[in-house]
Amino acid sequence: MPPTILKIGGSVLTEKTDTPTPKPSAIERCAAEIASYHPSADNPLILIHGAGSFGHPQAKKHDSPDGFTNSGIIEIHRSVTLLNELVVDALIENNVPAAPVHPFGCTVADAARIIEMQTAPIALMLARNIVPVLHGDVVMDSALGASIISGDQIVPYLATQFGASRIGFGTAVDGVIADGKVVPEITPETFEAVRSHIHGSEGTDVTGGMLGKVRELLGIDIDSYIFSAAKPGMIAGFLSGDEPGTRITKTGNRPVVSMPETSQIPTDSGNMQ
Ligand code: IP8
Repeated sequence: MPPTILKIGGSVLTEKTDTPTPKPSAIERCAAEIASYHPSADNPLILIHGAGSFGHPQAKKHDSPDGFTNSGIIEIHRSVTLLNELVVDALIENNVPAAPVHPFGCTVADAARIIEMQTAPIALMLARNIVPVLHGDVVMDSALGASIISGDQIVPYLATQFGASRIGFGTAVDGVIADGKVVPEITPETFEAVRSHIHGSEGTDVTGGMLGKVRELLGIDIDSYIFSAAKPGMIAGFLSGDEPGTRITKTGNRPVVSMPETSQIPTDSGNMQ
């Protein structure tokens, strides 16, 4: 049975502050919604979460032209594992057999792209009804020493490795917003027309925001949905088959929204995830 892959953005689970600040009620609600799906070997789920204030401010602080120092690498990694523990704890309290999988220990990057991730343990977890919970992380990098790998990059990597059935990106906004409206669908053909209309965000985001997500998802041939996980019920709805927010797909069939020729707020950034 191919797994569903769900990423929950860091901006849903944490406050956009410069120090690590969780949103305990949001973490609990997301865990309860995932529990309602009853993930199992027949209903496999891989969960990935963003770093929010447990990773982005720390990565920014340690960023330098010479790369990350060892103490920087360790501080970034340990910070994001604290959020991972909160997420895994909440899932376990909701009777979801969840287990942490830290990319730092099983991934090699080259120039900030994943070239290798050990996925055999994840496959064996899924077969045993365990929900692996990964996250954006700092990983060792053969070109750069170490680099930041967003959960947004881990999602398509694992989706391809496992032949995922569907992908959900639960963010703090209702989907890809262009000029104040949710774009129902983005295909490789329509991306250029909408990209300059995708607005920026608040908070520190070192990994590319909304545009980064769309770019990652356009690279694979699996339908993906970017939707609000800040609204109660949306995660449960997606997991039970709803098609919320913006669909990113190779073959479009949703109504097309026409875009004006020029952007009002051109930006390459999106929401802190
Ligand atoms: O929040 C970023 O992951 P993301 C990871 O999924 C770090 O983009 C450590 C900043």
